[in-house]
Amino acid sequence: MPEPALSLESLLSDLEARARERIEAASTREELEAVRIEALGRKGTLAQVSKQLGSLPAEERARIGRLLNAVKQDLEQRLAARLAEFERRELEARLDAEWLDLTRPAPGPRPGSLHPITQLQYEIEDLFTSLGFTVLDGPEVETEYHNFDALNIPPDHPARDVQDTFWLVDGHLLRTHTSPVQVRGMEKFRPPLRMIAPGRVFRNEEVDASHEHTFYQVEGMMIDREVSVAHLIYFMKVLVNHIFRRETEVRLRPGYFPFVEPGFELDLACLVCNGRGCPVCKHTGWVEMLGCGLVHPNVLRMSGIDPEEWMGWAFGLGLTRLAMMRYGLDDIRWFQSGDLRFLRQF
Ligand code: 2U9
Repeated sequence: MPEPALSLESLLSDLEARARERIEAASTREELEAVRIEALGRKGTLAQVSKQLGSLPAEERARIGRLLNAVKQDLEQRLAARLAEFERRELEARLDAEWLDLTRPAPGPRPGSLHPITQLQYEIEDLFTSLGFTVLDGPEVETEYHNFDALNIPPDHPARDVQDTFWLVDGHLLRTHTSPVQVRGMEKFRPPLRMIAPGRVFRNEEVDASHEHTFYQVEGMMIDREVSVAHLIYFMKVLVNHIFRRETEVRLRPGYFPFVEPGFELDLACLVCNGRGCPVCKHTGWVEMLGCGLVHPNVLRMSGIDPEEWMGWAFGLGLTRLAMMRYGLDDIRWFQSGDLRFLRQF
């Protein structure tokens, strides 16, 4: 009679020993779950043993029943402990992988910045407004009259050619300089006048490292009863010193522009070699910086200003070229590239 109980008892202890071993050996949650199902599941080995309890005498049934419960409890505890261990390890691995150094300084906001040409334009605007000049704006699509005729540029001048100017089908054009803004200023306001005209201009150029079809200029003029080349030179020196933030040597050469007489080209002692000669100044010691002169009487007259009563000086400079000089750039195309690697440097 005690036979089945004994064999059940040894079956139980075998079962327990094997399950313990497999619990210890399990290396994943899935393996652990497989052990649980096999030992404690509804069709598991313990369930099969408990089915056989009914055939035992009452006393044995109670004893083996207690034993069975103890084995069950023991295995449940071991499974739970092992599962907790897996969970702890998984958590540790996750914490390791997702570790954040909260003491690191935050990257902070990344504010945008003004385009280098805009920065230069604003600096020049600030200087001239501090000297009593007005900043004027005007249309980019212009009439032939305001862009050429009113500036004493003859009808057969090469600048009017389709190779140099973008003509629109209706006879308008894209302004080739900001001079027409000043023509409009002269038409609108009475002298004395001090104004500058910064802005975007267009020329029908083949684009390469030093030519763009779109670039930026600042022009300026002062009209009063008596102005002279000495005034002009004074203002140009103030301008150049302001832009390069130091006392800079300049020289004037005669230059021809239909809208001024006399006209000059203003050179700057090369900032790279201080005038000694280098590749930037092509070994001359000087770099061309801007054009200027006294406003041609025809130009004054055409805009309704009497040249017998008034006179003026004017200048024009290429902002784009100036920005290239300031930042030592050898390719004009960077400015309109939209390339953030370039823009973030300013
Ligand atoms: C009016 C009368 C006179 C503006 C002037 C220049 C000389 C000049 C060039 C510089 C480099 C254009 O950007 S550039 O290619 N400009 O040399 N500009 S005098 O004279 C004026 C302007 C408007 C009504």
